[in-house]
Amino acid sequence: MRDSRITSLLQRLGIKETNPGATTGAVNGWLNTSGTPLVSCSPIDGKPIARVIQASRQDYEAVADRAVSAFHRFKMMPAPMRGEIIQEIGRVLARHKEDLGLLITLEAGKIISEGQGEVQEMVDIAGFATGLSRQLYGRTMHSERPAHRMYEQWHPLGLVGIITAFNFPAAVWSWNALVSGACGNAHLFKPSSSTPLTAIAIQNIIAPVVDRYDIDGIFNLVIGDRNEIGNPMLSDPRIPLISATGSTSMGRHVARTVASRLGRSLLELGGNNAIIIEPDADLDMASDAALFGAVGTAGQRCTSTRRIIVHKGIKPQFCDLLIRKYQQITIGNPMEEKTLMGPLIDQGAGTAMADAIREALGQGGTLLYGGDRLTLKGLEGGCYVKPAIIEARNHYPIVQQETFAPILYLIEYSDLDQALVLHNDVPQGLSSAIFTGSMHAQETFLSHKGSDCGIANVNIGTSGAEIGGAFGGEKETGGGREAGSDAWKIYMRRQTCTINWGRDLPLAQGVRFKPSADLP
Ligand code: UN1
Repeated sequence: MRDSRITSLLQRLGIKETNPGATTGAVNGWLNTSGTPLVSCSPIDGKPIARVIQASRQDYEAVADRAVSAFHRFKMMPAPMRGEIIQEIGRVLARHKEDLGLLITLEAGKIISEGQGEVQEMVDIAGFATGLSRQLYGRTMHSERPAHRMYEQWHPLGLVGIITAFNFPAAVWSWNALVSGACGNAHLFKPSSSTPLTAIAIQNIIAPVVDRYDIDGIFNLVIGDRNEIGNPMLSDPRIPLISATGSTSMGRHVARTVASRLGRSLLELGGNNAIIIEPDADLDMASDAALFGAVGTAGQRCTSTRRIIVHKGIKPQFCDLLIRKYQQITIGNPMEEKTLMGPLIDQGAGTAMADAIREALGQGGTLLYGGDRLTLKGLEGGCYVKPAIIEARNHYPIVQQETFAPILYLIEYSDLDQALVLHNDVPQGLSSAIFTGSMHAQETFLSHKGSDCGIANVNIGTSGAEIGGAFGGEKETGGGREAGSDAWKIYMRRQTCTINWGRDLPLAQGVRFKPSADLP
């Protein structure tokens, strides 16, 4: 049994004991789904929150058909008008910030402040996408031919598939759907099976806006497993773009399947993010950043700090400071304000963490702090751990991998060039940081010989990016970019237009192609 606070939270968000797992977005857009039931359990105590009847293959077909016809209407709406709708969506999300944030805490196990922050990220991207709806700029070019004009324009793409992970069950949907919505597309959202209720709540929150603007079929949800929903989406020629967030192995499967039908994919996969700490760094700031980066969200962000590359001269001092800060972390029920670290998503994540620690020690690492499982009274069904710090070498096979847990590897270096080599010597390339007071070190880190990641920060940790920049990474992180800057371009198709307003037909490159005049 749930306490009354949770019962009324679920009620306010329109979540019942059993919920259909597919909607075309309107208040009455919910389908009578016929797939297998899925129980969403809270990682806080392992207890069930509510049930979802997942979408079957037929349900998927019904939603996708509806989305295609909705797209053909929506694409004809002027972009600034679409922006107005996104603005309204931002407003309703802001109004439900507290409730939706709490549901994220309940279903994903994030602490309250991070759950609220995630909804703020949605509100922020809605504002960005609203402005963007008036700025889908194309260029004009000077034609090489007389009396010709050339320009490029951007058209909506069609149906966009959005496959997301449990750790940002709401914000990642919004980065995609709200920016892509301003671009004029329709969306099929397939959330992680660990966080279906958050997805249902989002649909309920935006449904009145969908009704008011008569855009049923633009923001669709289909909850289902890989076989029923995931794979059919990847192979569906009606979906020109699949945006997927998750592990590198999942991304490989997505990339291969989508590429085989020459579709586009936008991948946001594993990270192995490091902070370089130079001898002149402000150690208090650097250790705060390491703490938030490695322990925040229980180490379950793709931007989480996984490696600290610290100068050997300051290593003992930095280590002491960091361990003292780790000791002050309150681990427990994320619903309580004082908690800074909640549970891992499930028991499997706990096993993966224990395995990784064992491997690290087997490969030569030294455990400096934590790593044990905690049994918390009343929360025995949740997976709580003490975050771990392990002294390691960068080349250990386990250090080369992303383990989605709060394990921080401490690696020492003796000069900046060596630090940069170590930094880049992993298969992933999402986020990176340096702490230094030196302009030389900072600029070297940001130069071509520096960080090879999609995100590079100076005197800021690796996680917690703002929405205004393009978010994503290189190498095995998959190369995709979402959210701000010009990330919108992936959701549109570019068209180069050339207009001849003269009375002749000159060919490009000076080619002549005319029968000679004296032919009969
Ligand atoms: C993710 O972990 O998938 O930069 C996204 C950050 C957040 C987004 C993380 N704004 O940490």
